[in-house]
Amino acid sequence: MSIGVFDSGIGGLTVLKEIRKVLPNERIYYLGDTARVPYGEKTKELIIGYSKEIVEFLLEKGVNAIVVACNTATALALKELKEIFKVPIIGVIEAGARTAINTTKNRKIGVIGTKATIKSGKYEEEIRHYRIDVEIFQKACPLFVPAVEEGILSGKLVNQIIKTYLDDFKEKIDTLILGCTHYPLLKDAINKLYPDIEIVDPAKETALDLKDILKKEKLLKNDAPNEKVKYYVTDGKEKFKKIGIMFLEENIQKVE
Ligand code: DGN
Repeated sequence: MSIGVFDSGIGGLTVLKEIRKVLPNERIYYLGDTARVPYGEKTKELIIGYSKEIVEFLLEKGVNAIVVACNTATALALKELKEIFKVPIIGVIEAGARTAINTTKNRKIGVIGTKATIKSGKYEEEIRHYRIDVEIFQKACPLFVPAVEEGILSGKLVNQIIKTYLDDFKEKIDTLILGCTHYPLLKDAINKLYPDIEIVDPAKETALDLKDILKKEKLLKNDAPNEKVKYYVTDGKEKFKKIGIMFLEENIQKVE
């Protein structure tokens, strides 16, 4: 039994990290589409096409379930992937929306992500599945991704960027969804600036949902302690290894 996890690049490692915590004994294949990143400004058709190719690649490796560890691909392609492929496929948005609903007290939720994720309105759709009487404030924060990839996670520059995007949220929301896989690396910086806002990282709940699904489908193996992850990228192995440590908080030995 094995799990396929994919992202437009490196950000999905924040989701992989959480999956490894709850499922340390499952074989995982991770694909980062580093040649075609970023997905955040691409069209729906293109993102569906890329995602289909990646799922086919992972299925060839023999995976029994797929995690779309990318908010943009979840927003734009998850529905189509589920229609095409038979294996269980989960994204990150549903879990994030559910966690935010369970967290908010004033029913005012902020959502940040790539331009494509925000434009898709998927978070809003999922949040309203749970509750209709919620105010939702959304914003794309395109400068967060390059800041994270440059390792600028604290200090004046990143604080200025965060404030530029989020200052007008601070009087409104009590809960903020990090709707992009890079953003958990800015969680501490955001938290310092806005200590009263609860921050939701969809990765944790997604990992727990995955475990539940695998249990239900009787796909859990649990007999290979600390199975190693196999990493694949479509370009830039060395950069992936170098930056990957920051996202995963452990070394990546081999990338194919
Ligand atoms: N992984 C993407 C996401 O979660 O939306 C962000 C990276 C990107 O493609 N810009």
